[in-house]
Amino acid sequence: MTEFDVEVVFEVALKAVKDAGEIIKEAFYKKKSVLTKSCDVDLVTETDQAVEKMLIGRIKENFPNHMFIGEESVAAGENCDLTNDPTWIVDPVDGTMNFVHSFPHSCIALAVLYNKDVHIGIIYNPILDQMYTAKCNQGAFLNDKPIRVSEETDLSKSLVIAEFGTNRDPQKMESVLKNITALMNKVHGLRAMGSAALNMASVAAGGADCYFEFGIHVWDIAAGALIIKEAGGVCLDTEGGPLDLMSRRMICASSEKLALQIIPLLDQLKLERD
Ligand code: LIP
Repeated sequence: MTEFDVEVVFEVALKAVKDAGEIIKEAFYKKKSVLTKSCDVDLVTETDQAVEKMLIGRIKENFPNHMFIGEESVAAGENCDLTNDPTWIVDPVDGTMNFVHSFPHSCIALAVLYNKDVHIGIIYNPILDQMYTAKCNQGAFLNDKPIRVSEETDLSKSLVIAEFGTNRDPQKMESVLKNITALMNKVHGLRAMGSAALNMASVAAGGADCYFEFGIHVWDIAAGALIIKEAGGVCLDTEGGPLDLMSRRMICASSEKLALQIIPLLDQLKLERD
């Protein structure tokens, strides 16, 4: 039986995320060398890779029997199999496009799962010094102050986040535009900010009322799923059932009542799982 002490793991994770933030801050306003992955707008930089490498080293040093799933490791061919072992799931720079443009809406997203449940969620925007944290059944915080989702349940008064994503496949783009068109005259406002994790943190802190996306990955959403739950919100599959972290689609909201008003309006996409 693997021992899993959430307090010990959290302290190591928090320090590692803060150290990763220093790497991002150092590079943020400098010229970056940018590579592309699945298409011309799916970007990766040396900072994404340096942050992920540092985090892998930190985890191996402290918890050699823990597993790791990282965006850039998977992009380099590592497997993405979630087991019951303690598993760190990391997006080293979520919002890489924003990072490349020095648009200050990027973060490190780190979740620690045990028995496939998220026990620790940390989302850190080091440029704006926004540290979102949650431990299972212990509440959600922004810079150590408790956060709660909004109480908005009226779709017409809701601020909803949708994303264009980094896939320019015609079918995907058609679906994105269908969803934006279906919603734009039914909500208070629509936003697309370029970071799934920070979008989820905004819902958890009550700054947005709902966010949905097709095409995200487990490393984009695992930390935010716990932070939203601990802030009193919901994360669901885009058709309304339980969230499947590996399904590459998700809707989160301040309440199920609000999510259920949006779900019927969505063009549903089925995507290859993580
Ligand atoms: C990004 C997500 C965002 C999505 C982008 C991209 P990355 O993650 O956070 O929600 O719309 O396509 O996937 O690639 O910057 O880590």
